[in-house]
Amino acid sequence: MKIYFAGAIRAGRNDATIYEAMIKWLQSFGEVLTEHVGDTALTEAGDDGPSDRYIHDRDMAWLSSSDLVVAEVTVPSLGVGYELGWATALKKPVLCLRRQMPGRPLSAMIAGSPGIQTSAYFTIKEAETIMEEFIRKTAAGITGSTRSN
Ligand code: 6IA
Repeated sequence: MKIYFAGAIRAGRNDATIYEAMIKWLQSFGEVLTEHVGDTALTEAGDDGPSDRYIHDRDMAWLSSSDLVVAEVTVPSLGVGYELGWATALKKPVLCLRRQMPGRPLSAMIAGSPGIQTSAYFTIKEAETIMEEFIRKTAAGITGSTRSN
């Protein structure tokens, strides 16, 4: 199973250790194509590597080849929003995980998308339970527009 994990990079790396933990956990279910998103050494400057065009094209190729998408969306990111738009257009099963932020509701374009399951969590353990259920549903071919938040 190929998993595309999305999380903020230039939008801010406050949650990098959470992405890292989620990616490590997801790697027991399949190949995480975007392991670098959880690299805690990667800063939000994030421009000391390949060109933006290279990053975009490589990430889009990975997204197209993935079996499912998991995004951590607590830190709002243009890049993650772009990936989520494409993922739904490509009809990929998509799970968005977020922690409740008082006064900062999730974008209606994500929370209201029928192609995205949005779930709130408090602890990594809870996030793991949600991801496991989502992966099992996906494997059984029964994901849809379920939401819990
Ligand atoms: O707008 P953002 O930068 O927060 O967008 C983050 C999302 O876009 C992530 O889910 C990634 O999949 C993708 N993305 C954005 N920037 C990069 C990137 N930067 N490398 C890979 N994927 C990216 C360069 C890092 C490199 C120099 C080590």
